[in-house]
Amino acid sequence: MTISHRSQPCLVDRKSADWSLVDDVLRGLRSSPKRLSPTYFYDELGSHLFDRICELPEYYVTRTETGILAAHAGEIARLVGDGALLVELGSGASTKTRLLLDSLPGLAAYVPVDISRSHLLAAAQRTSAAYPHLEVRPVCADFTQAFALPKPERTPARVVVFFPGSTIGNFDPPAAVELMRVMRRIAGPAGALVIGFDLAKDPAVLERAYNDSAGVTAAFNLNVLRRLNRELGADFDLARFRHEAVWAAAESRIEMHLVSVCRQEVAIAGEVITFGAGERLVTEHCHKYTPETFAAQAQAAGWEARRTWADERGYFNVQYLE
Ligand code: AVJ
Repeated sequence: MTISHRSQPCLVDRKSADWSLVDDVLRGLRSSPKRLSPTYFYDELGSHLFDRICELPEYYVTRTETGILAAHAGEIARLVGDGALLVELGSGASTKTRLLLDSLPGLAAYVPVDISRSHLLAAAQRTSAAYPHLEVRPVCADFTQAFALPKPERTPARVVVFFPGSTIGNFDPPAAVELMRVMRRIAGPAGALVIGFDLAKDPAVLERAYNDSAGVTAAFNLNVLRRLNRELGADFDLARFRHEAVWAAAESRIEMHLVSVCRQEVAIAGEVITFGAGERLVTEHCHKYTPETFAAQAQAAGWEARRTWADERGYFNVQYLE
């Protein structure tokens, strides 16, 4: 007998109590170079802008990964098996997940995890409406901190972590290894990981993907300052910062910066932060891997790749690990 879950999905909040936005932001703005965590992009407007980025002609990432998932959903579903608990980290709009859900009718439950609460709830409601027999249990959490999984009505056969979109690329190598260890703890000994990661390629293609002609990525980048103005009472003048995304070959990553166009002082939470003319605030690192560099990172965290899928151009990889 199948249980129907037509009622609204019930969201649980699992934000760690000892974490503070103001402390973390000030720590980043006092350091050299100045930096902000890319997590802060995803307020409501930021999450919406990111959804628009995914549709930009220059941003091949989402389209390429979607193509890989669509082509191999059946095989991925066989590897995941029946009755699994599917935990998606940084689920956002959960659009790509549908490719898997369509092939996984026997899931115990789907647990989307995201930092952006209203965006998460709206996406969970849409998923629940589209899959009425699926138990959807959204968790609002920063997935870089350990959090407890909700207990679904059916005891899951195993836990499979789904981490698409090359979100792993936002983490510098030591933090990425640590996060992949956290995923091992979430998945447990019988668990698995399905992860998407972006590959190093022609720098011109990479730089175009992060400097789109419509300026959506620039708006996404600058929006983090608007958020600090709203939530921390800062007085950033968005017209005095410029979006820049550059390929750093030595680190094999795209670096997103906000460049101060003049010398200026910004007040934030009772502190004054001085920016020099041309000074960069680092807002994001997007690491691009080779199959070898990714395998080394996964192995350091105790994961073994069982299967790898790629697109025809060799732009992106999706991997199944145990
Ligand atoms: C969500 C981290 C995968 O690195 O491509 C897109 C974020 N930033 N354009 C990426 C992003 C600017 C994205 N990830």
